[in-house]
Amino acid sequence: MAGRWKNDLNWSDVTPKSAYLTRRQIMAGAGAAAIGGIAGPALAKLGAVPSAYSTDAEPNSWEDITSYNNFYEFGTGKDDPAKYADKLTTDPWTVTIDGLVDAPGDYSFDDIMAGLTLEERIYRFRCVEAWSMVIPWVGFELKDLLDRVGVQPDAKYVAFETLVRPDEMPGQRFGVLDWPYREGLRLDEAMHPLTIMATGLYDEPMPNQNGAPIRLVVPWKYGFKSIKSIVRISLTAEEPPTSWNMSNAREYGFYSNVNPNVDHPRWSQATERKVGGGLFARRIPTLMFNGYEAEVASLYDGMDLAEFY
Ligand SMILES: Nc1nc2c(c(=O)[nH]1)N[C@H]1C(S)=C(S)[C@@H](COP(=O)(O)O)O[C@H]1N2
Ligand SMILES: [Mo]
Repeated sequence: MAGRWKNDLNWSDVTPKSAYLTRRQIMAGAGAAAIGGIAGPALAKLGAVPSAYSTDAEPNSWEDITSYNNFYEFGTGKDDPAKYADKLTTDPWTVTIDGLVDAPGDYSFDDIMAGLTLEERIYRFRCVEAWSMVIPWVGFELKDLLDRVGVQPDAKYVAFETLVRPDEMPGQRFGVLDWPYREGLRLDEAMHPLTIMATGLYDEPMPNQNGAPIRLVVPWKYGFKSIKSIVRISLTAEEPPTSWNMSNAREYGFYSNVNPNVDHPRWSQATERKVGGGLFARRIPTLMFNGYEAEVASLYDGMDLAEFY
């Protein structure tokens, strides 16, 4: 399924869903179906329930979202992830959760998903490169996972890592970034209800090029904070090093909140191009905190947003 256009005819179209859905997909679908009171057809989808946190902006198409990507482990071209990410093995998948937690360990994807209700979160998504999309993610709040493993009082930050597997990720043979891809959040940002772990989009399992099987989505920050294909989550006392900040601290800060008033050193952040709008589409204004100001501005009370970019 990954790396395929949704509207192409492929083998999944001629195979009963039950014959190719993995056990974890069936479990997730069945759980949501029980809640929604829907039988059979829900198996075809993840069965995510709607959320009040969704925007009513028009979502981008499946094709836009799965063909125009940044995932440097597969190359730096926007079409490289769609071309090469189908080689990534995402089942089995293990996420190591360690550091300042009560229950550190290696958790399988199935362990993490057990008992969760998946929500649909239709979020604005704004890349630091000044393009944007609206994406109907499927996932759950990161807070739910952190609460389950028990965050210890000394923890102040959450660090994330993507896998390193150059055999399957051709971009990792090049030193464009210092692998693994690393990201981090302050603990209060990680615990915010808008911060999700996404495991799908358009009610389908996450395509590999979008960060299968599990990735972070922080909708008020520039897209590079939303790290893909996560294999490690560490609770720390100190601010963790992050890939883009390590590679160019002047251009990419730890916070990287979307802010139309603070330009990137090489371009304006005042407007953005919504992907899929065609050649003559007008640029649209970029919103403070990507439109999530009412929800998140208080996290940064007393901070100079130009200094902590
Ligand atoms: N591991 C990893 N995560 C990553 C990236 C990456 O190169 N590697 N790119 C980031 C950037 S710059 C953006 S804009 C988003 C793109 O997500 P999308 O392709 O699902 O739209 O993923 C982010 N997460
Ligand atoms: Mo980005």
